[in-house]
Amino acid sequence: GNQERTFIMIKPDGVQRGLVGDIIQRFEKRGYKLVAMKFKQFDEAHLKQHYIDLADKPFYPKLCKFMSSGPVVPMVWEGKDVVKMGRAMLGATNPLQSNPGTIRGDFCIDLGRNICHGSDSVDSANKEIALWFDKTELASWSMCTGDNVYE
Ligand code: DAT
Ligand code: MG
Repeated sequence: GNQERTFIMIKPDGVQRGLVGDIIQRFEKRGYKLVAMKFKQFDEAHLKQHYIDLADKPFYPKLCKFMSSGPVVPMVWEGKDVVKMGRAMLGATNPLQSNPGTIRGDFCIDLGRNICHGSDSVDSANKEIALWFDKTELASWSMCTGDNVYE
């Protein structure tokens, strides 16, 4: 329904490159509702947990080290089909395969510097939201969008 949630995170490279506002604005303008957000540097152990499904990949240590190298912007966004749409708005994992118009397709080139994370399923979204946010950090509010975003 319209209450589906996804976990979106601007990576250290996205923060360094001054893309925080642009990325947030794309989700806002689309009509999705911001439910939670932080700006903070997290330790490697936390990132290792976040990327636990990739633990056997050769790039896992480097990835977790980079992700803990500076502040990130973890967020929760809510709305109809937001998990799938969030992935579509991000573009392909490899920016050279991301279409122009997507976040990765507009702003980056290298796989290891693809500036933004998005959950790949409702199940992983729920796990990621629980890892990054306490329940009390998820805001309960209604947007004044009324009947103008959803029919
Ligand atoms: P995504 O971030 O699109 O969900 P993923 O979950 O497969 O992609 O991988 C997580 C991140 O790890 C990805 O955003 C960039 C990095 N990565 C993925 N595949 C890689 C590879 N073959 N070499 C180096 N880094 C890689
Ligand atoms: Mg992934």
